[in-house]
Amino acid sequence: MSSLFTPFKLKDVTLRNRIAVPPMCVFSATDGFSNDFHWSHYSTLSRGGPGLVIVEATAIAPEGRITPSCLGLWDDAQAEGLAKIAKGIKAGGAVAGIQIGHAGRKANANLPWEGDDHIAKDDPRYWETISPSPVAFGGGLPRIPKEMTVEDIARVRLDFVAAARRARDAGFEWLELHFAHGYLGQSFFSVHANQRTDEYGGDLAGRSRFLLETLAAVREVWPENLPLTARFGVIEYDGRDAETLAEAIELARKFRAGGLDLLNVSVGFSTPHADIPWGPAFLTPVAERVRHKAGMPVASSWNIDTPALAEHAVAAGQLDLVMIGRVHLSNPHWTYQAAQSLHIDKPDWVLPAPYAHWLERYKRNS
Ligand code: FNR
Ligand code: 536
Repeated sequence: MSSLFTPFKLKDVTLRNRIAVPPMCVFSATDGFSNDFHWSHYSTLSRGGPGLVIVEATAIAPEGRITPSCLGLWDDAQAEGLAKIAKGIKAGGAVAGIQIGHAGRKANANLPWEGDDHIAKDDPRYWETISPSPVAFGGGLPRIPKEMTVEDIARVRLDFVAAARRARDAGFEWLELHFAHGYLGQSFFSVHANQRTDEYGGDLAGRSRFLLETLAAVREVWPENLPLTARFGVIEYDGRDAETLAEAIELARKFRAGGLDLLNVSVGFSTPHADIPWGPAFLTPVAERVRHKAGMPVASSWNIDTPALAEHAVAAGQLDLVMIGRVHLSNPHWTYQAAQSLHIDKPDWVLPAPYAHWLERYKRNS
């Protein structure tokens, strides 16, 4: 019996198994618009067997893009292409999810394969970045962002709501708010980025305010029967992890009380001065702790790249959902092959007949 290959129900949505493809930017959009590559990419990932495919970080405002090639959802016209992508994902049997976010002080960067650093001020692709405080991330992202006013904060919250509404109307059934990886949401929470002295900074309540207000506003428009989730960095590996994790668990409890259905546990990436213990499934015990202490379903990822690791994480009650990222890029059929290697003869998730029929015959060699 496999735990990994049992369905997962959250609200009115049932995933065919516990494997999800996490959001992964392909940095291939133009002015925030998707194209045939995105459709082909996401449809293919779905056909490979995961229960859920989450479309990459999609910006709620133009200045919230990580790079000029990120997807956007600040304009109704951008929803058309995304609606086709949602249909492509559904046709392959996975539930269609999307992550919406704002990159904050990490925005306006060059593509990863073109340097990953901030775009120069004299470049026509330059735009001003914003953050809770005028403090640079550092490293390859040295630009000092503009400090957000309270009006800026209110506008960004409304942009999140408008993007969530467009995602809903485009047919997505799973929404993830990007509150991780040193982008805007994470920056409000992190003492590395937030030095405000008003009600959006200071103590934990102040540093949580933007996140909780955004969640509450999105919850108003996102259907009650569909999962509303967030990705959040609960640890930085910066030498003050006990404090960060304790605060993150307290915030996770407030997320749950505010209507969040699942937390996608990740790393904060709020400072370049972190010592991350890269290794197989290194974050999974941290996610397990959040699951038990916050009392809510969790997903997580990072170096869970064998069927055995994924199976163990679910069977041992560490994760409700396992996010398998990069190996799905090199092998979109990773999930299907994981089922084979775990000897799932009659998986609860069903292969489409055009595949299942021939695979059965191939097995019998007839
Ligand atoms: C990512 N990741 C990521 N995370 C996120 O929350 N939103 C995103 O849009 C992206 N984009 C992205 C692009 C690329 C090229 C990579 C490699 C990663 C992180 C991703 O979801 C995942 O957590 C990591 O890749 C770790 O999982 P794996 O790859 O070890 O399974
Ligand atoms: C993973 N990445 C996450 C991204 C886009 C780029 C790569 C995202 O969340 N949109 C990553 C983040 C930080 C450090 C290493 C890797």
